[in-house]
Amino acid sequence: MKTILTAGTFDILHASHIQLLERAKILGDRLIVMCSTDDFNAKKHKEALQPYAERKLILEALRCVDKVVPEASWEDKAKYIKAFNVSTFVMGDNWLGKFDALKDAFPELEIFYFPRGKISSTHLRDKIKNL
Ligand code: C2G
Repeated sequence: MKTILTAGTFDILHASHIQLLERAKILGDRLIVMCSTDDFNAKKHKEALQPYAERKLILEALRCVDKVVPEASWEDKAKYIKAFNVSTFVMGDNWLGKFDALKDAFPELEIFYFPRGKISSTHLRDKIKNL
């Protein structure tokens, strides 16, 4: 069983999120998504429109997502990689290189940074504001 892990806020879930998640799932058998908690978002200086429980529910409804777990700290990635025997970690390339240090603790871990899609939650929020 090959397990893939990814992480993010996934606020106002949109097509670029879905593309990332579907591409991640194809790499293995099981996709686990770490969804940032509201407290962790505050630490990232990010405020989601949808609270954690709603973002989690939406992610869980996706065909390509097998499990959603809370991302409550930067250290959680290592915790879940170990707990779920993760073989591959995937992020969009706005995070390029930022998680390469995980390979120090997990030399076998593959890391992919996929090209970021065109859509952004911030842009969607602005469009709604201006309706
Ligand atoms: N993403 C993407 N294309 C977009 C928007 C987002 O590929 N147009 C990707 C991001 O690169 C990330 C994932 O979708 O891999 C989730 O993005 P965000 O919800 O913006 O996540 P973020 O708040 O950056 O949290 O520890 C990592 C963080 O929790 C990432």
